[in-house]
Amino acid sequence: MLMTRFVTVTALAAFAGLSASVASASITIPTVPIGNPGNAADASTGFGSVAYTYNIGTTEVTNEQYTAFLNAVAATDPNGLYNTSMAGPTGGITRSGADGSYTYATANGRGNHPVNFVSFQDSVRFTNWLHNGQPTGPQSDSTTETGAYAISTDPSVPTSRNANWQWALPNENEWYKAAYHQPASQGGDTDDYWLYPTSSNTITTAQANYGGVIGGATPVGTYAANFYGVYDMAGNIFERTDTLFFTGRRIMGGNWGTGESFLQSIAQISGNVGSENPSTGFRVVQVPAPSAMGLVAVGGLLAARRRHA
Ligand SMILES: [Ca+2]
Ligand SMILES: [Ca+2]
Ligand SMILES: [Ca+2]
Repeated sequence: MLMTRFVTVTALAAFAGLSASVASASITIPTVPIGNPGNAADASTGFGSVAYTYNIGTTEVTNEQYTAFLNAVAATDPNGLYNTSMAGPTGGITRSGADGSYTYATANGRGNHPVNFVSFQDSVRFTNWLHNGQPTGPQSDSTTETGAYAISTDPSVPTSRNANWQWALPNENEWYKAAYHQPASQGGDTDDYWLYPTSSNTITTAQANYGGVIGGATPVGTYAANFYGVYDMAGNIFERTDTLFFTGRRIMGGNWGTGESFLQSIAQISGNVGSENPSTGFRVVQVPAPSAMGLVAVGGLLAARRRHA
């Protein structure tokens, strides 16, 4: 079944007083490994099969993490990585100074909330910056414009992931697997996939931020993690993927204001590439550490040699 929904959600959040801090220029993105490589797709949707092990961000990317990115590459901001709505009541980042020497700080007590008001291209540039080792300097090929993705300035040319990516936006299958997969042999549903990203076939607002109960995003990790140890794949904010879907990119998991059907594995939603709104953000994926990849490669080599022996 194909369900397509285009969503615009706005909500007001309480103004929780002002607090600000300048984030460090070097950040750590906590990730967890998504194993079980070569798993079968969900028979009910056709999604979720991933041939390789990968890491996924434990949480949505936060305002604190995005602030470090801005301080590294947006002293001038020709690509609009900052949106002035980030300083509003549902955002969490302020900008100070003049063009050429802009600085950024977390605000509104929302450093640990998911970053919002970010487009697909903003999200891709953030992953390029991680891929390139978090360099400091103007937005250029060595910082934001190449890396995991070659940024296309022609809207008719899709921005797609390079084969040598180190950090990236999840594609729909990477996101789907981390959210819904749990082998029956490891305590999962009989068909290896749950209906909700909470490792369950039913859900309540005690398990995730959705349905308008709270009326805005919560700090990341407020609710329990799922089977793979990932937080907030159910609700809080919609999360971008790099998978082309209609004229946009697929977005996943619903947000604080959507009903539970938006959180389900059968929901398929396209997000406008250029939309910068309060209820859409992203998380990242990372290739496994070189040591782990080396072990995999060595194992494969040994297996190949045994087959030829
Ligand atoms: Ca932007
Ligand atoms: Ca199932
Ligand atoms: Ca989410």
